[in-house]
Amino acid sequence: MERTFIMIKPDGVQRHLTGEIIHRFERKGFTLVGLKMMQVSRELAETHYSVHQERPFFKGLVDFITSAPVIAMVWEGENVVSAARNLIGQTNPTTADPGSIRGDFGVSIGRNLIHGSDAIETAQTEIALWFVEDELVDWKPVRQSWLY
Ligand code: FUP
Repeated sequence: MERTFIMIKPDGVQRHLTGEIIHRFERKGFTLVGLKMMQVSRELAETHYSVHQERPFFKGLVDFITSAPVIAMVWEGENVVSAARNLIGQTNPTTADPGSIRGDFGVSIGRNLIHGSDAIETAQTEIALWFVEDELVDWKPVRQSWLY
């Protein structure tokens, strides 16, 4: 089963969009297998965004990601990597489709609320960077009397 790394960025947390974002992933049919709130170190932010290290926005991006807590998550499901990118919307919220998270709630490329891995290999790298194995829970649906 495919897994992807999703991070609610500081603006998503500060704007109290955490529940809304998790709700959208749950309703779509994906399964949460890891979640933690954390203050990101500069080293982790720089490693996570290392592909952008030569870009002019790199320092501002790292400053932003380390400025306040984020919610790091791993979601599991069929085609979850690409499906999550659709739920999230295009990088620039100005042009992201309405109905997507960035399209519905974002206004600026530097404050686009959420990160999602862009490919299966990237997802594997990012999950390994942000989580240790025993923080991920491999759970299955139960059939119990209390489930109604
Ligand atoms: P995405 O995969 O949609 O998160 O976008 P990218 O990996 O291309 O960019 C990573 C982050 O860099 C974006 F979420 C926001 C930031 N960014 C800018 O601030 N300015 C830019 O011109 C491009 C990206």
